[in-house]
Amino acid sequence: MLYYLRGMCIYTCKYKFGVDIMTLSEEILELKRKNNALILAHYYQRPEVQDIADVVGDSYYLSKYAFESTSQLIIFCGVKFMAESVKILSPQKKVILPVYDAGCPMADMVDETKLIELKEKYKDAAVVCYINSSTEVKALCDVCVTSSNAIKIISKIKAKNIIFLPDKNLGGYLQERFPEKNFILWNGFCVTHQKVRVDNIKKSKEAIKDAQVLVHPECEKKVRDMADFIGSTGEIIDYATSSKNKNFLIVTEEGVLRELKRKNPNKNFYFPQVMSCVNMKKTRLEDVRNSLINQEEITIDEEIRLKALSALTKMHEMAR
Ligand code: CIZ
Ligand code: SF4
Repeated sequence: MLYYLRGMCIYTCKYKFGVDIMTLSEEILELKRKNNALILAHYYQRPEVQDIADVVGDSYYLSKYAFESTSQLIIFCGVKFMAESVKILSPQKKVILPVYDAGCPMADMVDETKLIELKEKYKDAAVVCYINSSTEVKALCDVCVTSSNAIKIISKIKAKNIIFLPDKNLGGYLQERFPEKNFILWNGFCVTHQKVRVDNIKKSKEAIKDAQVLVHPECEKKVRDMADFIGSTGEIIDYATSSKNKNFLIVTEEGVLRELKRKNPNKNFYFPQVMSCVNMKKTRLEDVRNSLINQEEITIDEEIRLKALSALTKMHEMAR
């Protein structure tokens, strides 16, 4: 009897849940059409949010897409620095972040006063920030990078000394790739990627011996050292798609699974450890719907925007 009741309960919840999602998605698509909006979603967003988006991608691709699009209303399902990057590049467009407090703890690890001191100390250094930085920090830097274009951009920088922030792991990876450079690293990290344990990867490798290990550079060196391939979200998806291998251990945020499965329905993807970014998962379909109704847009002080624009424009030029 108990089993029966529990079964009923699960069935009812599932049924109800399914109906709610359908109705909300339809409502969002209707509002999107009426407002001529463009919905962008990062690979780390909830699958149902990725499903209703016009475009799914990484921060670099999405900011480029928003800049080139003719749409004047952009709903960015991601975190604050991503939506702000779009607004910096396209100030005439209305850019909306559906959940206003969806931030990035790594971006918040930079203290602007300390950065100014560091710049004073290493006057000849190029100042490079990961796109996971606030607009105020971007305004203090020479150029931005993302995990998908960092190698290309660093290879074009002439200075030997490079102040790199906030991610010490991506910075450490770049130092390994460019031993002739001297990286001065900030002590920042991604809370989601930092907690990956080598033991968990080892156990998964023992269970699925032929699996290839695909790792994001935001992971620590000891984790990166276990990788068959190190790359950004987009690069991990491309690598798995073009590989002849069938089994993969994915060491980045779990949201990438939707795109990996969509492109590779016959391949198997395993996560040695649950990796879920709390901030990326804040955006629900309800928030997307409400943002299309309320249209509370992002605003940035014009003086800071222009300074941050220089670092972002340089990134787009150098990544070509
Ligand atoms: O640049 C991005 O979108 C981030 C944060 C991760 C990645 O590797 O794509
Ligand atoms: Fe920030 Fe990490 Fe979340 Fe990306 S996954 S938004 S770096 S906390």
